[in-house]
Amino acid sequence: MKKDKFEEFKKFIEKLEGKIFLIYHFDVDGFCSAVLFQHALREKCKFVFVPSPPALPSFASELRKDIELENPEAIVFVDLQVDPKSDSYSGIKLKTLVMDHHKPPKDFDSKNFLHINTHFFSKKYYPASKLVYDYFTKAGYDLSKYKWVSGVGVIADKGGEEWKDFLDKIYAEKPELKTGDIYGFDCPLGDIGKRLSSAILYYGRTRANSVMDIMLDAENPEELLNSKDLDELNEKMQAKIRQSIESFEDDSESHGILSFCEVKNKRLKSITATILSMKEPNRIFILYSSSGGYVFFSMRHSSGRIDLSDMLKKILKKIPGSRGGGHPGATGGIFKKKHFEKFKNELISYVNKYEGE
Ligand SMILES: [Mn+2]
Repeated sequence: MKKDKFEEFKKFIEKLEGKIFLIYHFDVDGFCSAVLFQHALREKCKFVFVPSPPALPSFASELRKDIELENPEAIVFVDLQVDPKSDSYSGIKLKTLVMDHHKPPKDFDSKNFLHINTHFFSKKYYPASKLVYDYFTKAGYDLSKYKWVSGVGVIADKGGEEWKDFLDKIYAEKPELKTGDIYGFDCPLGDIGKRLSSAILYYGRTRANSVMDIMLDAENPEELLNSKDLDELNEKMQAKIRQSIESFEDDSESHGILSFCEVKNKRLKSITATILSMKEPNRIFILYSSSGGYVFFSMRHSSGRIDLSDMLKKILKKIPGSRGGGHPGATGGIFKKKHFEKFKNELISYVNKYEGE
C-alpha cells in the first residue's frame, strides 16, 4: 500500500452514496474541509454535518446515539484524529474514512477504516482543507470553483507561507483578492477566515449548522466578504476577544516562558491563546477552562523552538485519563481537574529541562 493511500481513497469515494455522517473539526480549516467534501459529492450523497471538538469524553456516546437514530451508510472525519481501536470508537462498525493532518501516534487502517494522514506522505505542513481539495481534484472531481474555500482553510490554519504557489493560483484567477499580506491573515482570504471564526465562536457547537449553511451557500468569496450578518458577528466577537486578552494580563500566572490563564468564556480559549502567542512568539500560552470535573486547554507557541505536540505526548502519558494532541505550534486537550497541579508541574519541569540543554 502506498503511503498516500490515494487509490484506496478513490475506491472509497466511488462507492460512497446515501446518507453520510461528516464529522469535522470545529475550526475554520475543519469547516472548509467539510464544505469541500460536500461540494464534491453533493450529487450522490446526503450529508449530516457533525461538528466535533478535538477531545470530549461524551462525544463518542453522543455519536453512537446519532448513528442509531440516523442510520448513516458511512462516516467521514475531516481534520480530526480518530483511533478505531480506542475505547471511545470501539463498537462503531460503519465504513469510515479519516482525512487528517494532525500528527498521529500510529497508522490506524483496518478492514472498514481508511486513515489518510498528510504525515505519512508529506513533510510539509498540510492543512486538511488542502488535503481534501487535492484528493478530490486528483480523483477527477471538479472543485476549481471552490479553490478559494481551500485557500481560506490554508490561511486560517497558518499554512499560507507553506502553500504560496497554491495561493498564487487562486490570486491569478481572482486578482481582486490579492491585496494586503496575501499569505498571512491580513488579506481578503484571511478576513473570511476571521469572520468565519467569529461566527463559529458566536454560534458554538450546538448551532454550528448556522455557520455551515452560510458557507455551503457561498458561491464566491465576495458573498462572505460582503455579508452584513458576518460583519456584525465579527464586530461583536472581536470586542469580546479584546476583553479576553486584556483580562489575561490580570489573571495569568507565569513560570519562566510558560503562562497559564483560566478564561471565563470557554469558547475564547483557543483564539485568545493564538493571538497572545503571535504577539509573544517565545512564550508558551496555556489557556484553560473547567467544567464537569474536567479541564479543557488550548496551548500555543509560535517561535517553533519547542514542539508542543511532542511535549504534550510525553506529559499526557503521565496523566491518567487525559487526551490531547495537535501541531507543533498549537495543541489542545482535556484531563481531570484533580490532575491540574501535576499537569502544570510536568510542563514546568519539561520546559526547564529543555531550556537547560
Ligand atoms: Mn486543520
